[in-house]
Amino acid sequence: MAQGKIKGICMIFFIVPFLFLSGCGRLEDSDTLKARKVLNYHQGKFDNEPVSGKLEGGVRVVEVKAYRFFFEPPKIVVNKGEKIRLVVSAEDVPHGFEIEGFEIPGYNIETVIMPGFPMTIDFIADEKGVWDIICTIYCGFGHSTMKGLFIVK
Ligand SMILES: [Cu+2]
Repeated sequence: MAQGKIKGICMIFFIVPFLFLSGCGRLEDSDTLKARKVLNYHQGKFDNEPVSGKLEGGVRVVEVKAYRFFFEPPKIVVNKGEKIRLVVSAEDVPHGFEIEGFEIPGYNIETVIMPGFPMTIDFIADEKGVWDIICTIYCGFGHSTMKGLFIVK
């Protein structure tokens, strides 16, 4: 009787940790798999995109034109580690320019870009990823739909 009880307790001590370990292991695996899938998706989606602009003295210069209510080109694609110079011009009315969530030291996102006065923005593309480009100055009824993409691959 007592032996049976001890056996039972031993079984619990053996089985419970085993269940815990296998459970956690499975959870970690599915997360890793999911993360890898997302990564592959993004690589597949953007790695073949042609790079924007042209290299001038080691700097990738991209001319960006802001219109009511879109940016041309709609996608800016650069390589990680490159020095970037964006020359943003307002082609009709005053516009603003922001790469949402991508910090550019020394650039104020509230800067008004006036037609005829292009804005030069210099920075280094030091992080891989995809960000939205938005207009920060109200420019009319379609202002909130005025979006572009900034891709560092
Ligand atoms: Cu606008």
